[in-house]
Amino acid sequence: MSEFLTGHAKAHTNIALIKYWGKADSNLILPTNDSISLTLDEFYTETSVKFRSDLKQNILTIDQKQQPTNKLKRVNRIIKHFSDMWDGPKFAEITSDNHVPNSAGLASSASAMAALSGATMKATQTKLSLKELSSVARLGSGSATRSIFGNFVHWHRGHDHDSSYAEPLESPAEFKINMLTVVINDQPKRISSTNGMSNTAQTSPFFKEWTNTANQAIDEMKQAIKSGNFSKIGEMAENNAMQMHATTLSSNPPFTYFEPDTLKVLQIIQQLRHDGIECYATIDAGPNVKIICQNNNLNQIKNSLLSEFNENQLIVAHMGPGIKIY
Ligand code: 2P0
Repeated sequence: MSEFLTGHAKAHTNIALIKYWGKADSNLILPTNDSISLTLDEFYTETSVKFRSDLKQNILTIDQKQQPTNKLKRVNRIIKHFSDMWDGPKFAEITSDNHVPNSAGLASSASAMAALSGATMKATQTKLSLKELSSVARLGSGSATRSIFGNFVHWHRGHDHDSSYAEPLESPAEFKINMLTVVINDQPKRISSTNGMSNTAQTSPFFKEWTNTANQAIDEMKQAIKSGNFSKIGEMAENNAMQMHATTLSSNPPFTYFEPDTLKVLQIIQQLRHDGIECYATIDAGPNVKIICQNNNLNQIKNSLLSEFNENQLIVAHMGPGIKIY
């Protein structure tokens, strides 16, 4: 019996090229705009879920550290979503290991909530398609919706639980892009994504325009991915990231995730482009810059960055696979 109560999953994190920034429904985590991401090979979470009839609440261990029970709201939600559907035990022992370089300063909620959803589905013997699983992962964290699939992924904002899901996007088989992360600060951010996007939606006069512009960019980005148009993908991703960050500066009170070194990297990227080396920036809810680039320019970009940053602040990731459930 016990092997039917245990499930394992491995899910990779993702970086959005068209960002998710704003909720239409904060309970169901329905976003105000569609988003498109790239799943990365370097950063992933491995999670095991074991249901136990002797437990009165879920127990979560992350990277060998047991977590306080008041930090389990989102985890409890995913476990309950599946355990409501069966007659078995209601609570589980969850063990999660994040394989993100120690100093990467990258959020792991996308890979963590995706892996948790996959492992719980397996442990409860629930049969969902990957599309349906992506909707469940969304209940844990919006960006987790996209971590169910590999490579390029589109999250449809939808209007209810079932219609807000992710699906993989096709790109030419030989087309490859890299994300070079410049780690500027590895400390947890002062304003979480959840609070940042909520403050922005409530107070920035530009928020509505951000939402419309991001939604309008989706079809063009899908086309660029389908045809493997690196320049178009990069230009659109950088524009979209800057538009997202413009909404934080125009919030009340204003805030920014940028730090002085964030601008330093942006200037290096602009200079590289001026010199004919193609690369583009994207930035999430933190100061670290992710540089979108191709293999042939990687060394030159790294060399330029090494004038201001250390080798251990530079982490290269490639396109990564979808969730593995076992
Ligand atoms: C994204 N971010 O598309 C955007 C860009 C951060 C900036 O998805 O509240 O941790 O759990 O749904 O998923 C981070 O937001 O927020 C995020 P919740 P989540 O990648």
